[in-house]
Amino acid sequence: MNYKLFYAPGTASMAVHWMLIELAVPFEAIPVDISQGQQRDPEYLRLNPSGRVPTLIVDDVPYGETVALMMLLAERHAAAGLMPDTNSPDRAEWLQLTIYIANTLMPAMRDWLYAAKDGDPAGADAVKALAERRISSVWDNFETRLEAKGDHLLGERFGMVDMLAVMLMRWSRKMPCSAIDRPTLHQYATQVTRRPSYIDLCDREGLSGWPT
Ligand SMILES: N[C@@H](CCC(=O)N[C@@H](CS)C(=O)NCC(=O)O)C(=O)O
Repeated sequence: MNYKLFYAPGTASMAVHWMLIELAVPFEAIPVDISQGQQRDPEYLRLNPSGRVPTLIVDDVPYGETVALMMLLAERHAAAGLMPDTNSPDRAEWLQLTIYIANTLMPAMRDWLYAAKDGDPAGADAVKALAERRISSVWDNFETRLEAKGDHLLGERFGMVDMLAVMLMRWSRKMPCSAIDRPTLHQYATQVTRRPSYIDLCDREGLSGWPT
């Protein structure tokens, strides 16, 4: 299996990068400087027509969309147990939570972070206020889950959804609805980010200072 990840530190590519490290599979990582607009270079647009990171080249074919890439990797490396097996009783809940994060939290994050750029700058505050409400409702959901289930969002076992959730929680660090202002989520982030794969990811992407 041959993987090449186009990434920008701390962005949506972070969870895919983390997953490749966690899986301990060989891959090549190629930085895309989104502050300089490299994601709109014609060469990059041929790989990812929406001009976004991440792009993952899988056996010479480029694919986008963070959550789809994580699901694909979890499936291709099923022995690592980063998602419940097809026949597991936990499978439906995993699918529900994954799609909930992809459909609810990720668009709200994009709206908050890119309100003025993607939309009308004059309406940005209203967009951000709505996004904050949506993001907070997901933190409520995560809190309820962790209080009921223990260490991880789906129970005892660490998996793909935890990598996705922790990346998105990190994005909220400068928002009024910062996830780790909530003690249950702070404890969860602290414990999950102790994993050697996360520490390695931070070294490779030059990230520090969260969740502490
Ligand atoms: N739905 C896409 C969204 C990816 C996305 O929004 N990436 C951002 C970084 S977090 C990006 O590439 N921004 C550059 C831009 O929009 O120009 C995914 O999940 O992969």
